[in-house]
Amino acid sequence: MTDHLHPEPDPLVIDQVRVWLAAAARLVVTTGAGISAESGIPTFRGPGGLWRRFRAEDLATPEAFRRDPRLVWEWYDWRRGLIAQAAPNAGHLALVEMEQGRDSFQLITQNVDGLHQRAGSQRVIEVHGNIWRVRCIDCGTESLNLETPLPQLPPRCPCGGMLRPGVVWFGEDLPRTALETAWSAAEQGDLMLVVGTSSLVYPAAALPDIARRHGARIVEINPDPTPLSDRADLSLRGSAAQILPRLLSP
Ligand code: BV8
Ligand code: ZN
Repeated sequence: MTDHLHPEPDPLVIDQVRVWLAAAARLVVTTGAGISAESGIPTFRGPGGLWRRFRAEDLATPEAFRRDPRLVWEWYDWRRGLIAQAAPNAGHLALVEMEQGRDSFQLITQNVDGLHQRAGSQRVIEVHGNIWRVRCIDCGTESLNLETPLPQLPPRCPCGGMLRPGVVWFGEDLPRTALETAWSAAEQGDLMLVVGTSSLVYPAAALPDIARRHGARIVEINPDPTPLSDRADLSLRGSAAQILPRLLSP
């Protein structure tokens, strides 16, 4: 089915990637907002990526939170509401099947929506945290908070302190263990699928370069070209929900 949004991917390229998948001993998959697009979650930089008149870079920063915690929480509360209504799509589910069929598989996601885990993925590294986790800026306590909508913005910790979303903002370091595990998975992989990311935000965008430097093949799955496209061995121009299921072994 070729909808106007996503062209039909080249069947020859699909076949070549299926051959590489069958031969791969250690498969690593990295994903970005594009894999959740077909679950109804707007991407950051695509159409619908704005919220009111703001860009993600305007709101996903410690400065924005210090300046106007309520505004930042309105954005996250809105996203939590969208995500709570969303279901994993065929792209998420295909990655679950890929993981189940292999003894060496690692999924690294920049997404904070938790849809990979809801789809059934087990081996997930969240390099930018998770929107359902909150952390007290006073006592540091981190907890899971699934309330949507939140009863009050910004939400408060039992200690009285203000809670922040448990995600990594621009200018903040990534969680050390997540970064190190992702780094070594990229070094050890012999095939990396890079799905639904604009490959603009570092250090996550460096993962394919690390994999390539260690001899892995890189396959990009994205309807649009990105700065990674020239460095990928193959690019499948189409959507995650359309392409990933076609890469599964019969
Ligand atoms: C860091 C979590 C060390 C929160 C996010 C100056 C000062 C300070 C830092 C920097 C600086 N200059 C550069 C930096 C580094 C900065 C950075 O890289 N900036 C970019 C903008 C240049 N990085 C950082 O700050 C990182 N930390 O470097 O720490 C440090 C410390 C202090 C000082 C310096 C350095 C932290 C980055 C993490 C930020 N947090 N999100 C939240 O979600 O609310 S970023 C956010 O955007 C996402 O998490 C993701 O990582 C990133 C990119 O988004 P994508 O997932 O790629 O989504 P996008 O919309 O962009 O693209 C979607 C793609 O999908 C498109 O290509 C589209 O074609 C495709 N698509 C669409 N539909 C489909 C599809 N694909 C498949 N199927 C479909 N259906
Ligand atoms: Zn507290």
